[in-house]
Amino acid sequence: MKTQDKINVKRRDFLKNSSLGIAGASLASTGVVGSLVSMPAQAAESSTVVTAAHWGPLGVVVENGKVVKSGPAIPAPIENELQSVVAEQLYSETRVKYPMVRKGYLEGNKDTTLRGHDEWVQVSWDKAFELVAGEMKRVREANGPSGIFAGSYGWYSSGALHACRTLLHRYMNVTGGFVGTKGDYSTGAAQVIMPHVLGTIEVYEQQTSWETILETTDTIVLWSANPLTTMRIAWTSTDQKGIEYFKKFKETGKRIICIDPVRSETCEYLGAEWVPVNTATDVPLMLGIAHTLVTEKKHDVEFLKKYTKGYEKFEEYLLGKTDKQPKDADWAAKITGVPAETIKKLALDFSSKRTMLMGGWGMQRQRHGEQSHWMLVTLAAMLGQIGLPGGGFGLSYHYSNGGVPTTTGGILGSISATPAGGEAGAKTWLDETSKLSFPLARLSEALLNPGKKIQYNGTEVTYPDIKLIYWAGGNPFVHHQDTNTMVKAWQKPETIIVNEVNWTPTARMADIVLPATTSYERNDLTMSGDYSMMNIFPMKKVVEPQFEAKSDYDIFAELAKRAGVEKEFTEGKSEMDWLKGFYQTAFDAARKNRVIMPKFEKFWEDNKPLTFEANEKAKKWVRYEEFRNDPLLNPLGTPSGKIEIFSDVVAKMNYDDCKGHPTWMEPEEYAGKATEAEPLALVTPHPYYRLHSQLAHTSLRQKYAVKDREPVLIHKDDAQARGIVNGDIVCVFNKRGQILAGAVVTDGIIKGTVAVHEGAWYDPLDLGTAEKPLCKNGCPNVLTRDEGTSKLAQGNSPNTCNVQVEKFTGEAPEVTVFKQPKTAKA
Ligand SMILES: Nc1nc2c(c(=O)[nH]1)N[C@H]1C(S)=C(S)[C@@H](COP(=O)(O)OP(=O)(O)OC[C@H]3O[C@@H](n4cnc5c(=O)[nH]c(N)nc54)[C@H](O)[C@@H]3O)O[C@H]1N2
Ligand SMILES: Nc1nc2c(c(=O)[nH]1)N[C@H]1C(S)=C(S)[C@@H](COP(=O)(O)OP(=O)(O)OC[C@H]3O[C@@H](n4cnc5c(=O)[nH]c(N)nc54)[C@H](O)[C@@H]3O)O[C@H]1N2
Ligand SMILES: [Mo]
Repeated sequence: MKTQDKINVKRRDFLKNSSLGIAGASLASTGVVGSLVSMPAQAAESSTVVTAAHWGPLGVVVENGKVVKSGPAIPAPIENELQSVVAEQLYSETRVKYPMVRKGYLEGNKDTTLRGHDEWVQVSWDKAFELVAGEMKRVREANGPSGIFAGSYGWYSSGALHACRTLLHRYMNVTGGFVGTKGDYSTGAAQVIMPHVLGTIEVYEQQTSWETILETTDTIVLWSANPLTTMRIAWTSTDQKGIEYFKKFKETGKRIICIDPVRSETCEYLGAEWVPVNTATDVPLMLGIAHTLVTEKKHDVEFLKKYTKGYEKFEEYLLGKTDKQPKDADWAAKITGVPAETIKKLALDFSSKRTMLMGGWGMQRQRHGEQSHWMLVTLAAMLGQIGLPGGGFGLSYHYSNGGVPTTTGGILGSISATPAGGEAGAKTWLDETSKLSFPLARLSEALLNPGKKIQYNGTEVTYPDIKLIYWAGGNPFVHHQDTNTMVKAWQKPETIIVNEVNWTPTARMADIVLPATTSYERNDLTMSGDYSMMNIFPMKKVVEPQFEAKSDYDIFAELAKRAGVEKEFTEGKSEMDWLKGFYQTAFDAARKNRVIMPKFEKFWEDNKPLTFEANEKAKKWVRYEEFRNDPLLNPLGTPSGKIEIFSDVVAKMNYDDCKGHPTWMEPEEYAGKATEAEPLALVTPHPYYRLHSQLAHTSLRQKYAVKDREPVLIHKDDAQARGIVNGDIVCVFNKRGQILAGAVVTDGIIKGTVAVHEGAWYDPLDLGTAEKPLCKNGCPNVLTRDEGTSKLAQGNSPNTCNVQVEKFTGEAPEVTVFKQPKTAKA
């Protein structure tokens, strides 16, 4: 940001008067917290501590050393219940209390099929460290870095210091390297295709400012986006502003359209128009709109000529000159379930109004997912509004408050995976580490096929031979596709170590589990608003570590010590030394921007968020404006410097599943390929009351669970045809697996698709005996396909999936995954 504006940091006094702006009424009603609140107030020594999580800035009330309630430290525009369950997280029945080792593993039994149904033995921390340090040394000596997988993808808690995945990598790096991963589950396809099309990854970048949207946009199209749900959290911590802007836009009375198989929370809340579409058919829908634009001569020929490359080739395909199939509205209607009239009208409406196509990511988490956003950008280019205020497309309005103006201030430093200064030879293993990494969604395939070569974005990747897995801060047994294949893949390594807060499905599948603290049991700092950089939140230790939990930092520092490299890991610093250093980085940067921050000691003592402001320029910022004003002076980072509707680079890769321009390729499973055995499409959106699998074990579960199972949304006609009524326990199954779920019968989902939210904990009934164990709780990944999006991105593709649903008759087995696992005596 520019330095000329002199803005003083505004340290709002949120905390005065009431208890931190915590909405008292809503707090009192939240289950366990509610009962704790009724403790005699006069007897309690009470204080309020400010901390933060992905779900925002938190005020946590502590009485007599115990958390009694929590809520927003800065009032949220709409209630965010995720903020209310700090106490439940701390004192949960599901916490890992002590270092635990699987019985068979401890006894030297090499049978790895016991994972997930063996008993657990409590050990001392000393014994646990000895086991882990010894095993790391053994595997390293025998196999080198290629034997150790520490990709460890996941949404561990916020914080500049206690970022457990980074700490794991730091420990791995100081001890000699590891196998890592490429990409992520969020935007696996989009982040690889977008650089070919626009020269940047696009999905994690700042969007045209909301202030501009409010002023200039006529129509917002939420295309596979559900911001009311997905902006309850952010990667750092939510600044809570994005939803406020959506609310303001709604209040102007302008148009909002949701294109989604589900009538989402956002659609309901904003009272938006819903265009139900078959899952995984957005490319035909966009093609149908594009075709209408051409036949009605509504496409912007000037824009296409000046700012894009390869449109002609695409148009030949669009009009059916290459394959004798014009992609007209009638053609699209049959595939998408959207009436041809609606498709034509959307084309006319988009082209006659200032339209912002806000693309979410569910539509690229599927086979050929690269095509969805490539085609969205192509459609936006045909509309010719890219770079105009309030028009074009944006791929991050639904995530981490994209479009909230970037403030002028300072950004915190953070712990790094590579220690300062490095050491002799460091470069060699860092190179090695990056050479060994593979696209993360190929995990099961990699474990099952060491040495196999696959294509990835024009390169060849060889799977390493993994002997040991170390995971900290992720939940692969919930997040990864096709759980039954994963169970087998997970049996390949000799040792699996997991640092966890809770007995998650992943912890249950490990050999050694080390109990980690929550972020409420340690000191840290975080920014908020991944694009706005609006606040610095203190994350103060709220209570002492529960049971025998240790921070990941302390765990890895001790392991580094046992490997003789403690100094490299800790750099001789304490927790507070690190935090002061990270704060100083922000302080120095802010000063350059002429923003004055208080000294660290004062900030820490104040126990308040620190807030920066955006200048007028940031508020008026328009993405791609510079490119539009002068494409020669400000070219894109693509080979042509233009938007590549046809990419020679991609075409030359010669992939049958990702061609030179956006193309409709029928996926293996979707409504158009419904069979008698698997007649319904499955979509797996992100959950409103959780962050993936996080908080599933709290009382928030009671707000959505149906007969103590994950809900499945099913259209009333599909339910009726199966004799299913609201509240029934049903079995959802296909060739890959089976789950129990609770039926929510609704007209808020397109007929022919059912929805189960990702993040439901895997809870197998008969692991170890059944070929395809029944998941009692309803984890949808038991059903999903484990296949790359294409040879280009190799992203995950869960939303390409067909299933059948049946009413479950008989005695439904109890869900047990939220309880402590079976233990044995040492
Ligand atoms: N079917 C389907 N599957 C999907 C998706 C989908 O749309 N459909 N979405 C995918 C996407 S986009 C994502 S990002 C992934 C998410 O997958 P994950 O990121 O793996 O999911 P989380 O539940 O957030 O897991 C974080 C884990 O970290 C633990 N944790 C929190 N703090 C700490 C800490 O300080 N230390 C340690 N050691 N552990 C900690 C939590 O207890 C939790 O178990 O799921 C993917 N899976
Ligand atoms: N509360 C909460 N917020 C979160 C998360 C969470 O777990 N909980 N996860 C965070 C993370 S890591 C990520 S990556 C983002 C995820 O952000 P997204 O990937 O955008 O979220 P999804 O819920 O997968 O998809 C958004 C919408 O797309 C719809 N959809 C799915 N498939 C299709 C399709 O084929 N066509 C169309 N038109 N629509 C489709 C879904 O029904 C849903 O309403 O959210 C983040 N925010
Ligand atoms: Mo994600």
